[in-house]
Amino acid sequence: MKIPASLSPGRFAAVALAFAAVTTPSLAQAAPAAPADAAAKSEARRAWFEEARFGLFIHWGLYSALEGSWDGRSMPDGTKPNGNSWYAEWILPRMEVPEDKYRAIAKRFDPVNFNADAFVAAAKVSGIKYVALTSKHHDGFALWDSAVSDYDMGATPSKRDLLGELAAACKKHGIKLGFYYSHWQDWDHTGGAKPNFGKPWKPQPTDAEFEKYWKGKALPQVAELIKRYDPDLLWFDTWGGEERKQITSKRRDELIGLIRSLSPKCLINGRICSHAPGNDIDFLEMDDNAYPKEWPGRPWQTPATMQHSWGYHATDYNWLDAGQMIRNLARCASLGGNYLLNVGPKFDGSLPAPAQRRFLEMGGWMAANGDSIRGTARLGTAPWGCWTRAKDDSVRYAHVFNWPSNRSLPLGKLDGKTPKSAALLEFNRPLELSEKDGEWFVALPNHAPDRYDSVIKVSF
Ligand code: FHN
Repeated sequence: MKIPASLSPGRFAAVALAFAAVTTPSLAQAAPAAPADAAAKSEARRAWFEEARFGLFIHWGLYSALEGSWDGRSMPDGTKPNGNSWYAEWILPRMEVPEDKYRAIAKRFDPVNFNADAFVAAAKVSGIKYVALTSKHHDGFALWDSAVSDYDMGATPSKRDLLGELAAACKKHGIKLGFYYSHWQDWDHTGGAKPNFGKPWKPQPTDAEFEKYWKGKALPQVAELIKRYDPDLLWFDTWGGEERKQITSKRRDELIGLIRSLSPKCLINGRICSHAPGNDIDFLEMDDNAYPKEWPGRPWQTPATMQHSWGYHATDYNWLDAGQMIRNLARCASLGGNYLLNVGPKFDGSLPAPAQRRFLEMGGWMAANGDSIRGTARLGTAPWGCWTRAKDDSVRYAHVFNWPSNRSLPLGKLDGKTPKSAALLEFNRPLELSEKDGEWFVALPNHAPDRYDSVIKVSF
């Protein structure tokens, strides 16, 4: 529903933030330390995030109806100039779906099988502590009834307040609420950025057009999200510095200022401006499925897929198994980062069965080994896997991916600390410790008790 007068762009005065911009690629996104005040505020705001380590990304929108296929052809489709991608949420431009046909999907959006409570409960089993749902992806469709656009939930037969339902379910289950919002790419609005394809699909907006979109749609919609749903996190999306022309440091700060003025608690990710995230974001966001080799110097997160696609893709059978995800989660924690694992619900709102199974499998591992992930601090990698530790360093967790054939796990010098005991975390069975020339070793059973990540708790 569009009510243009109610949210005039002028109301969203920018709070100018004079932090220096840093021009580094999105993967590195390194920036100088934030000014003390901003840094302290961010630290307090993001305490839950750093404790959580594990969240759920949800890509759900009109694209979910097409399930990665159009006109009898499935993505990736090499016969289309831009069709060579698994990303089903990109089906509109990549498979050249006629826009009127794509927009018409809204007229049949009636997610009768979306039960927010059951959805959140099913996901929570895995051990996730927060969610981030695509409130608006690049196609421009708002998953709620927006006052500044008619291309929204209000134009669907169901008219349900999906975001409100999710917010209520999250509250009930003690899960933090986040929304993805595509602030840069908007393929529906003339002023939104368009795909940077070799063969252009639509022209890029002029700066004046982008400004119109920015003031008339992007900023007001972000304000709506905060005022209506009070999210704990907003997830913005740019990549590779491609956003440079439209998402300038000035616009970045304008958006950050708006959010900070409306919500003291809301976290902001670094992809708000990949080439220059600045100092007032709360954490860095890595590229898709990309893992840093060392701590990037700030809190961080990797957004990761279960398959190749983010949006539901019926014939993308490239599912990771739960064990690979468990290792990814442990690797993130070992370098002080979070793992944001994606699920693409079906158009009707139900969870794909392979995702449900993976939630259960990850949850089984987390039930036994969650202490080695949640609330931990980074300790880095090891030749056999990686390390996490309790914040006070009273306990260290060895995540063993590669079980030594000689049944002796070299722990190294442990920073000169003397361990009191070692045990298999899941079984609470003591293991023998020994020391030679200042290096510590744990005697292991013959076989790894966990095929992917056997955790050994070393106490001091
Ligand atoms: O283009 C999007 C993509 O569809 C998806 O939303 C991912 C999630 O990280 N972000 C962009 C690509 O990096």
